[in-house]
Amino acid sequence: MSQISPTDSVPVGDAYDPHAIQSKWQGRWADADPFRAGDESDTRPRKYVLAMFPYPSGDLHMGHAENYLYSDIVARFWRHRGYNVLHPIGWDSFGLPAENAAIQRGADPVAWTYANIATQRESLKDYGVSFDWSRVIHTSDPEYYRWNQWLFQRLFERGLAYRKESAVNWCTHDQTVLANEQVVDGHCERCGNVVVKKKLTQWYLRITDYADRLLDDLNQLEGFWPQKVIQMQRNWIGRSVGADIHFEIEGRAERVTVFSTRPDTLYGATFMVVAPDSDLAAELAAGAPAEVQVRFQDYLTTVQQTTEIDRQSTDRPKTGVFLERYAINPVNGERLPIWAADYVLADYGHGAVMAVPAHDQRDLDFARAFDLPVRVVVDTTAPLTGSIPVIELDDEGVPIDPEPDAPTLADIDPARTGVALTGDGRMVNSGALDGLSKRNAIARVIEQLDGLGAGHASKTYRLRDWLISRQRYWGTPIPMVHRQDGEIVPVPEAELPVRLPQVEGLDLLPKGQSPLGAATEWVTTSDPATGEAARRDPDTMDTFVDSSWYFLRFLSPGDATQAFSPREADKWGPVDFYIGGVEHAILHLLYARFITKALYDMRLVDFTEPFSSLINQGMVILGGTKMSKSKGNLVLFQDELDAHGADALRVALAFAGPVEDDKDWDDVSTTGATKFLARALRIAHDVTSAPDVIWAEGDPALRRQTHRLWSDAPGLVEQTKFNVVVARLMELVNATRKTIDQGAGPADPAVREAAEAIAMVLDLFAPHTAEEMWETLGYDSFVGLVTWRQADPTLLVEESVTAVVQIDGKVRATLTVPARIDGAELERLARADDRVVRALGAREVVRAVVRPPKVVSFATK
Ligand code: ANZ
Repeated sequence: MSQISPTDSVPVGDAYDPHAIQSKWQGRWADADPFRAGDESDTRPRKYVLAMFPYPSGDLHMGHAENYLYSDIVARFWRHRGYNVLHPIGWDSFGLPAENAAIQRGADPVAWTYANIATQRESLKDYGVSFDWSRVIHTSDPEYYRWNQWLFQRLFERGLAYRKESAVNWCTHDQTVLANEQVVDGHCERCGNVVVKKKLTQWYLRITDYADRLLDDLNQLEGFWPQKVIQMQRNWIGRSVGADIHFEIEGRAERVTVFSTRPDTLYGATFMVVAPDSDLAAELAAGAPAEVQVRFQDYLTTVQQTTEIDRQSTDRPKTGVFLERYAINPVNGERLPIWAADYVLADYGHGAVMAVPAHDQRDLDFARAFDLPVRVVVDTTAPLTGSIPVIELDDEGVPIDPEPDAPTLADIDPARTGVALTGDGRMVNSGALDGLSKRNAIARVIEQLDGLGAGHASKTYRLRDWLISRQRYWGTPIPMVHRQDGEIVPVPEAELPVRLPQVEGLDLLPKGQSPLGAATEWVTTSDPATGEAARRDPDTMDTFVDSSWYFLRFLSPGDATQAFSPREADKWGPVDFYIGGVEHAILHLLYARFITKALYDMRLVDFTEPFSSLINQGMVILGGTKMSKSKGNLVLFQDELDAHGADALRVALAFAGPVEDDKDWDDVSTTGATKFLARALRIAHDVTSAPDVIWAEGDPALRRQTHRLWSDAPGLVEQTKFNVVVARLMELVNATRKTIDQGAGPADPAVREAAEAIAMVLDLFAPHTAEEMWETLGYDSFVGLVTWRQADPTLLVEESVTAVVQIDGKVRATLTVPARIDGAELERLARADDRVVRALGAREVVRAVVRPPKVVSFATK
């Protein structure tokens, strides 16, 4: 089926049948397996190109079409550059959608998952992606998830996997725990329902131990990862630098520590605030008068129903309860009343703050609401520079105020204005700190606290430990055994994998506890040491564990003795090009970076960052908005593939715009792409010279254009300017067609040279058509494996032409200029020419007509 319109100038007839070409070459690739990565004996340099693996929730969509197109362009490119390329594919096949389908439709999650994988696999094959199909992995295979369990136990041994009770995010709909990262604006990232806090004992991975390295190593990625992603990672880790300050509490043996980024303001602290939902608040309240306890309990109940987002919002009226307890300021001995208020979060810093209302807006709002004192300790009106102002005197010798309107401290008193003074200035009301700037005061007060044993410099992170327990079925069972004495021990390695039980007979409906806990036979086991009855851990792992190391499994996918081969990791790792959607800019990448560093510390890999470079593609949208099933504006990948064939779809997408931009399907022209491909193939058919023809005898202009492509294409691909490469191919196809029809004709050696170049570069975008061209041109190798040619430098020298310069219709000068000169440059050269300057004299040019490269015409007054 041809998409060529009858008006097309090239009479291709039936010559371009994308579907026939597609199945022919897919058959040959399946037989010859040309894209399998080279083994041990392969001496070429290596490149590891990886696209984020798909989740098998249905058929592939246009986002996948883009993702796998780009990774394929990069993989094919490096093969053409003479590299041994690893370009694997697998499926991220555990997760909730399979389980929800099971609940809603009674589908078996196993059958559902693997049927979807089969469909997606067919689509990817149809799309002509040059994957190494010998390395496919599925994370839901016991052969894969046993290594998740191995990884978990290695982390457990090192104290990096642990259990703790804490208030966790609980999705009221999915009835499962969510990581902080999976909560978006107080709602479940997946189902959109409200997330509440619930106290549970759960498994965590100690990613916070790696916070500094995760942050600092981002510097290495600068220039290789999108700046936006690096920034998102930085913000997510959120390092704050300041001090921990210990306060004595009246009637309590232990001190309370607060974290502050502004220890310089310590003399301005007028009260202390603790998070109502912290253990500390409960304990302080318990020691308070009975009516305070009642008020506190009521308040706590309300707070527990408030989302974290609301608690942090600045425009909400402040609420809180005075606990009738007091803290002592370590530097001046002042008694500070202690309040419980929900703007202080239990799980940030130490869950308590020293409140400095004059210099912190939240504290000021609170102080004004509850009539607490406000004391300024930083005079933000005081100049920070040391320069001495010049004082001018008026006629009577009275100094003129240089800035009569400059505010004084009284003008900006926060207690009155309601605006906290957050800027820099000079310390006041602060004992020995008086007169210092903020930076010096911070250093000085930390010294002072150190001396008193009342504090020290410290850092806090926004990053929390990674909560990995899920109370769901379709995931990796946590390989731990709960003994009767409460101790929790690893399942012996020889007994791994702990396999999921058959879903049959299990009630998967979310009930707030894992359905595996109800699988009596499965959950009952014995203590590996004593043989006494014990229970398996009923939870499964967050699927981000699966994808945190999968790129290593691709290196030795069939290895039954280890998770991955450290030797192969040494050879191939880290991934050279990682390609995927920006929706994974934080979590997946952060977890993969963390696990890589942990594996590095175990000496199993010799690199500390998993992905050396990262490409985020834009989205494919429709009519300016995101495609979605519910809006009914879906363009289906398989439909497009069926209608236009893989090559036209690929070319149209690659041509639609820069990689990182969103592409509106309305602007994507598969028809244009089909015409272009037909024209390209037609050229191969028209060539009449033999492969051994002497190119040097060809038309120099066409040859120059071909060699400009050879010169520019590698750099353009490396900068991911794929759309520009397609445009250059289109130009070369047109120029070649012109030489065939209007120039020296199809026998011109330059036509063959151009046609071969087109086939070799077109392979990135339209591999089936490129192979067909290559075969038509008389070769029996796969074009996908051919090394690209080098540009001949002598052909890159710019061709020059003669341009004429006219003034008021008379030719005044001729110039020798490059044939590809642009209008502005041509006009500049013309105006600078001596003869032109002389001829113009004092006359003024009122109009310049510039037709590069040959004519400049000036009209004068
Ligand atoms: C006193 C102070 C004075 C503060 C001042 C700020 C300005 P970032 O930068 O986000 O790390 N804080 C500490 N723990 C908190 C918690 N659990 N919940 C809410 N707020 C908390 O913020 C650090 C600052 O946030 C800390 O510095 C503390 O207030 C507050 F003029 O201490 B500051």
